[in-house]
Amino acid sequence: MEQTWRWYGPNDPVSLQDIKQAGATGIVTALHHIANGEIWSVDDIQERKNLIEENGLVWSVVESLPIHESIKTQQDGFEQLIENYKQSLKNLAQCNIKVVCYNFMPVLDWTRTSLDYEVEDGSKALLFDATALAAFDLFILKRPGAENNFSETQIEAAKAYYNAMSEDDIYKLVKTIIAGLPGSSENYHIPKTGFDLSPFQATLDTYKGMGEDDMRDNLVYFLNAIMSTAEENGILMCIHPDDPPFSILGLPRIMRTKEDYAYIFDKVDSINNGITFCTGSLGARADNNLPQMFKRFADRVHFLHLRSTQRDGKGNFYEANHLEGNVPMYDLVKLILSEEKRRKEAGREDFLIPVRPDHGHQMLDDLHKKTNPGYSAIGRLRGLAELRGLEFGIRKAFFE
Ligand code: DNO
Ligand code: MN
Repeated sequence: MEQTWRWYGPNDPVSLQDIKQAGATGIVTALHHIANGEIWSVDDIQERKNLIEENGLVWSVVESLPIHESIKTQQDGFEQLIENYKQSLKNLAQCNIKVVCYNFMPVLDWTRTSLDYEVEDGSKALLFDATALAAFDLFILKRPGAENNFSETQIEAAKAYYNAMSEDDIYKLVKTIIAGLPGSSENYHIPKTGFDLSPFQATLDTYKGMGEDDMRDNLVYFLNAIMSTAEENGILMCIHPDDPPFSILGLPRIMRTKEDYAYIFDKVDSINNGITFCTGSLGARADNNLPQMFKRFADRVHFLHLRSTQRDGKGNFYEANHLEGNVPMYDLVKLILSEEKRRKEAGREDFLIPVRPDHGHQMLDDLHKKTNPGYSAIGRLRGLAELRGLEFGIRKAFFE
């Protein structure tokens, strides 16, 4: 496992030197200042790369080269946007950066309903509460047709939840859901008073009439359009699962299960069409058997996000410590090491898969600091250290 760390660039409160001390060798980053849809120039890429290398690290993975909404919906200008995307891929390859993570989630990137859920040790975790999301959808956003997406019981629960909310609770929830979590390319500004959700609803409306099949077709169209560029330039594309891996706000979400991955791998059968295996996202569904999924798609796994989720059986989950919760991390690390062994034996030089601790709790000193939700230093340091220890033990026991 190549130990990597997500860095949000020069404004990240966690510095490259901090990352070095955490023991990571690879950096996962993106040019967040370039608007979604614009070309990443060689100069811009090289400048960021130099900064990373001056600090004794390497830029291992791009996360994310974002997909413009118009590509997902195939609206105005999408062909040009795909051309721009291809040019960015070529420019990255020219700078020798060859692993590219992206996602195909409509409107919102990853979504939570609380950023400060206190777990028993006093640290804070990210939480997804289905009732809170329903309360937002039905009673705050008042999305037309929302009631069709919920059962009577869910609507009743959401109503009770909403009725118990203060103005502050409402503001906080709205902000958490739509202001954009770190790494999201679409952000909606939410003023403290008198916020207006109509621009957000207008974006949701651009998906009107689009079902899962349409969304899948548009993803396959995009992949077919870019795959020869990826192949010719040795770029490994890796799609991050939808997080959470089920439909929200009536939107079509299509990267949730093994069937979803099998479908796109079948339609676009290139090894460059790969997966960001995010155990926390996929693990939010009880019907995702992670070891089984990893085994099935092992050769397509070009990047890994390791973290755990604790489900409650009612559609809610929080982000558990890396070796706790529902994700069988021991089994997965063993499988990852087997896959690396296979690659090595097949003569591949780049047999190590980049892995990053995907999120961590806000804990210790970080509780008193301004941090990027999920991306504070100490929680991820703990996650990385635990994963490194697990790898060390498994390696000693089975691979030496
Ligand atoms: C969720 C996280 C997210 C993800 C973004 C970008 O599992 O890994 O931060 O990286 O959606 O793809
Ligand atoms: Mn992830």
